[in-house]
Amino acid sequence: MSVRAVLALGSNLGERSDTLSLAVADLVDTPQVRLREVSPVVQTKPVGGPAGQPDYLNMVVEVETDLAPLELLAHCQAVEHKHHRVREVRWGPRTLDIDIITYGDLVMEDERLTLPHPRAAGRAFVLQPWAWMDPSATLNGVPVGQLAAAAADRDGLEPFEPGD
Ligand code: A4P
Ligand code: MG
Repeated sequence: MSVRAVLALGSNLGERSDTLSLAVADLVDTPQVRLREVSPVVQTKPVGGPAGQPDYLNMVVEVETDLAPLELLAHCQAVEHKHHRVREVRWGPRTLDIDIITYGDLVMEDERLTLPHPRAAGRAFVLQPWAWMDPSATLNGVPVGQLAAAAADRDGLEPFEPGD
């Protein structure tokens, strides 16, 4: 059985744009994860974490997967590791962060995985690229474009053009 999942990617260290492109390629470099949709890339002001960290590039993708939820999490973490993600400070700068935003309609709360992602509904850096990718998408029954417009960080977001 295959399921559609939305993944959010973020990077605010190193060659951010290249890292996101390579990470998307790595995520779908297995027959069990197939790319369906890719959002535009946005440049965003950091939300939370230590002061003075660099701006992020963020994007979302929709995949179709045969992996179970925890298998998909392990797969995302393996791609993070490949791109030298080092966990030091929570919400601190990172070369690559990959979160699972939704996994079909699944609702789950496990110490390793909460679905839908518990903070996504308030984050324009996830919601706005998602709304551009899929204008019909909803999260917890609410259109993601509507959630994006209400998110506290909505003004810290701008489209990113490679070469910027
Ligand atoms: N985990 C639980 N649920 C999930 C899920 N749905 N997807 C667990 C992915 N992971 C999930 O994550 C910590 C633990 O969350 C994992 O071990 C996993 O079992 P992490 O990636 O190790 O650490 P983190 O990302 O530093 O913490 P956290 O709490 O995931 O941070 P957030 O909430 O993801 O926030 N500002 C901008 N502009 N752009 C960003 O991308 N990202 C963050 C990170 C903060 N501010 C940002 C951005
Ligand atoms: Mg994370």
